[in-house]
Amino acid sequence: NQKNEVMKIDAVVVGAGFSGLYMLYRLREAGFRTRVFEAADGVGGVWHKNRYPGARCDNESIDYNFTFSEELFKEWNWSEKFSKQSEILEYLNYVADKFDLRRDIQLNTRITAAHYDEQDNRWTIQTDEGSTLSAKYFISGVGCLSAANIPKFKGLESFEGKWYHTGNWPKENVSFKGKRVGVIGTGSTGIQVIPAIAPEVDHLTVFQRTPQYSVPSRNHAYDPEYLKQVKDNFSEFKRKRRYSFGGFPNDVEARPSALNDTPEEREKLYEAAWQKGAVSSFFLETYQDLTVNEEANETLSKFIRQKIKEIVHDPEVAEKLSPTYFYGTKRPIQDTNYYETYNRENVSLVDVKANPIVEITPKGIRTTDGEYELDIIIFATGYDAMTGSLFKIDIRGKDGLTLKEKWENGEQTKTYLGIATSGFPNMFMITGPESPSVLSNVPTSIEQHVEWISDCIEYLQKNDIDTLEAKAEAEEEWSKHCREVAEATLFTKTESWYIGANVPGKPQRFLIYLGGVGPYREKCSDVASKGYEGFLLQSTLKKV
Ligand code: NA7
Repeated sequence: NQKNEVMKIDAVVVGAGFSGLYMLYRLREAGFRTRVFEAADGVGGVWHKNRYPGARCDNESIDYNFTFSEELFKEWNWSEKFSKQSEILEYLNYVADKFDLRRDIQLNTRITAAHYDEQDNRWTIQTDEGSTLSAKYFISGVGCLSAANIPKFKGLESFEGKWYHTGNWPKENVSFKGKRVGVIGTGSTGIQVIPAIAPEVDHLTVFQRTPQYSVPSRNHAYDPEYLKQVKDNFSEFKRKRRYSFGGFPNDVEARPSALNDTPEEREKLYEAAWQKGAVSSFFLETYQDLTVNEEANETLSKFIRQKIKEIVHDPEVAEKLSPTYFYGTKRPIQDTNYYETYNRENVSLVDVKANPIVEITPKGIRTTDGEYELDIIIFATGYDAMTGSLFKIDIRGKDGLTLKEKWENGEQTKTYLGIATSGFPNMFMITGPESPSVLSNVPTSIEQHVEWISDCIEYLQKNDIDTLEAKAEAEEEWSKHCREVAEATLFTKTESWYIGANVPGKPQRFLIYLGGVGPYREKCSDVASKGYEGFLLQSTLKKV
């Protein structure tokens, strides 16, 4: 029976998104027997599953891709400034084919457990289809936003219509024609799906808990001349992207402080950014102190609130749509006709902070102010971010301690560089907690982690080192540094998924490194060049 045989390999990687694909490529190139497991029926990670109408990336396409292969970068042509989900998925499938990755990827298979065995210094890995693997290295490429958050509303199972979570959208076409649709959630996803389906539905009811600031994306087809220019300057583009603050190649042109300019000068700058469109225009081309100074932040927050009032015809609806938190401290959003959608006759807005959802009934959603009859409910309610996807796997390190126990009881989440955590030898995380991850251009951060991890594994092999484990004191220090950087900003002052506030009962802690992609890369390289400083390296175990 094949299933009872334990397959012995060098590395197991979880997930076949950007992270898993590149990790497999690098480790295979270095000669390590590697296998990737993916629960979905295709490669692409979040881009495979987020098929909801309107799904689009809000980082510029030419930035949101791989740079490890100049040939790949040059032969792929992005059609628009902000790519549709389907185009990114097509790209990732192209990558899988181009580098012949599929033969080492097992689809439709979820890794259920990964246990470190101290006796033989290997990870024993179980899958949901009953196979067991033994690997020297266990690498997570699960992503920061892949465990869907479906709030535990009473009565969901009794709902007679259909319901979907945007992060697990079905492959088959969902027809909204003639349907009464409810959308719960107005984050990045809700703000994309709402204008996309409004023209098709009979009636759309948006259940909003927290209003959000959103700016127009002003997406457009790419000018082939512009793409050629970027490709002709590939090396410089790649260097800039890797050493920039946010993982984007753009030079920061923002002025130092919003408070140094007159209200008229500020207005002019904000208006120019609004007309140009995209979140990046505000962050890169206005002021540098928007996320660190309350007063500076308020100047932009006020500007966007005023825009909402100008766009939305009904003043009461405009008021409900107007946020009060510090701009940018929840994930900044860009849209196509989001606020405009509320001027449609067939769209209504329900404030569920004022009138919370009490239950899902067979016919729809009941809030404290009444029942809304619906045929379809869309949960655009986000994710159990940063740690949720890791906790879905029963990961156990030394002494059988689970990652969840380590991170949720007492001490809370601590990592060294967001790559490793003490007590879990030879385990690596790509874009793990306390790395720049989701507050950076994620593919840039993924490439840096993957390269660091594969270089590290090669180093261990070359130097006959059996185990690498983050030292508790190095982790303590990194975690403290990470918190201090975050606390100097306004990010920690807002309830957001960045701090875990969206999932009831989740310990709240800011788990993203805000010191910048370039400085972070230098720190990681420095650690490596000092013989993996802060890690305990051991060669004492019996060689296999
Ligand atoms: P987000 O940004 O976490 O948004 C989720 C939305 O759902 C947000 O408006 C939440 O309100 C709302 N929500 C969550 N739980 C509830 C309950 N129980 N009742 C009512 N409303 C609720 O998720 P997205 O999928 O939009 O985006 C996630 C990231 O994916 C995005 O930032 C990109 O990086 C890609 P809240 O604001 O918490 O009050």
